[in-house]
Amino acid sequence: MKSFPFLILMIGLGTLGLLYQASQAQSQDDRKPRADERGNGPAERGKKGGGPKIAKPRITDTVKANIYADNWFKLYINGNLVAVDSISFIPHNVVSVDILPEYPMTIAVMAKDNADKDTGLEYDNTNLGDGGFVLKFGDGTVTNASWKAKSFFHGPIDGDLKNPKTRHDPIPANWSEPDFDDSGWDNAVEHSEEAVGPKEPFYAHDFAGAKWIWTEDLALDNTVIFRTTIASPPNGSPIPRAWPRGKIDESNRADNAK
Ligand SMILES: [Ca+2]
Ligand SMILES: [Ca+2]
Repeated sequence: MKSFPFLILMIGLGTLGLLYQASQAQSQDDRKPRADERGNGPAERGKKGGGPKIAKPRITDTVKANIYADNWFKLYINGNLVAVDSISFIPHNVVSVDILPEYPMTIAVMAKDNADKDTGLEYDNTNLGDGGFVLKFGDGTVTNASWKAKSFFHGPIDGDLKNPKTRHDPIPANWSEPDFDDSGWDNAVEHSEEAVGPKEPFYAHDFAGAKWIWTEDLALDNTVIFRTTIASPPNGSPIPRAWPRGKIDESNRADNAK
């Protein structure tokens, strides 16, 4: 019976080996292959089981962008048009889209209060409207006074509603590009929720931690450009890998000074 402990040991090792193999098989089953790993991505079509492995982003690699402007905005990331408010005036709405973040991430926004270009007023020149902008991304990016802001349309000058005049400054053609020099711009000014008075869609979306921004003058500055550059995910997530990025429409990068 001398060999009995040895036999037990061998059976034990054998069982461990089987358990290990089973767990490996299980983890393989649990791991759903990405499209690019199944060998059926565009780069691999026609090359049975071979070809380069191209890592492609999945929807889980995106973050949600929630954006609310009084009254309208368009938003660029690293020079590419990413979101446009689908309602130019009212009702006030939240634009909520999936974005594929890339760092450093320069966010450039043109926001407009509804204002007649000649009077700065709205509702047939009877009313002085005010602006406001707020944004939150799923990576923790939020609007606050660290953003840069500059007004390009002011009026009515001195708030004169009886004899309304306006001032328009030329918008630089490359305002949405990462290398645009905004170092001479003032910082955005944070405004209270009470001052902006957001409507119900704002409360139905996640804007926790984000501040309402504009220039100092919520009422008289009507077209405002905001810019910031996010070096890495503010929520501490690791910087994602460099994904392949197409350029579907180069016109998104041009002629945007309107
Ligand atoms: Ca206004
Ligand atoms: Ca407004």
